[in-house]
Amino acid sequence: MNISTADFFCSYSSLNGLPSDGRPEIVFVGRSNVGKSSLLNSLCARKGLAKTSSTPGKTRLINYFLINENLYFVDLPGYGYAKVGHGERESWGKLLTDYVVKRDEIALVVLLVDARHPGMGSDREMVEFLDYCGRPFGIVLTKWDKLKQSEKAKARRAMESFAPKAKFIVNYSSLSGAGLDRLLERLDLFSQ
Ligand SMILES: Nc1nc2c(ncn2[C@@H]2O[C@H](COP(=O)(O)OP(=O)(O)OP(=O)(O)O)[C@@H](O)[C@H]2O)c(=O)[nH]1
Ligand SMILES: [Mg+2]
Repeated sequence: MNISTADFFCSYSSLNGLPSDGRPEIVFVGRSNVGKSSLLNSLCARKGLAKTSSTPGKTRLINYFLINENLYFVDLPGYGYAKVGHGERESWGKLLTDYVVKRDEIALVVLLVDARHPGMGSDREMVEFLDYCGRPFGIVLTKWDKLKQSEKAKARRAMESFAPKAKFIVNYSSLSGAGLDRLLERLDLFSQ
């Protein structure tokens, strides 16, 4: 897949009013601070497209980006961020699960997992949830540049065992660009 145009489309705080034009959606989910917004920016080669932050919890809305005029990339709020209040955390969780369960336009869910910590409880729950909803999903191991050589094969194996039904697992670094071409190739298969 070649991304020639990528533009911010709109943000939503609820499922009401999401686009009704029938374009397919590729959705990016993962723990807060795992690197979702950075990944979107590196995929689209646009630095400030999605707002990134070293403070977890930056993305608080469902953000739509229009790609090549014919599909959406969707950046969802991260889960597992401890410092927001319980009530707020519950409402985010509900927004995320409702969206993934109900939204027919979803062509693929991309689950981002920190390569340094594959198999965390909340990520395993998300894999189970995606299996349960029957949504096709792929996995991106983020921050691959932070792994020592000796840790890489181990991280891969761990992820393969937690998510045997994943359509793909791509090692990725928004910093170095590792995995970018491979991920674009994979996304292409789901973007028609
Ligand atoms: N070394 C390294 N750092 C990264 C990478 N991707 C993201 N980061 C850093 O991780 C932090 C969080 O990145 P974001 O892209 O804002 O994470 P997010 O998942 O969108 O976070 P929320 O919106 O809070 O859910 C930032 O400080 C990024 O610079 C990567 O591939 N390598
Ligand atoms: Mg974000």
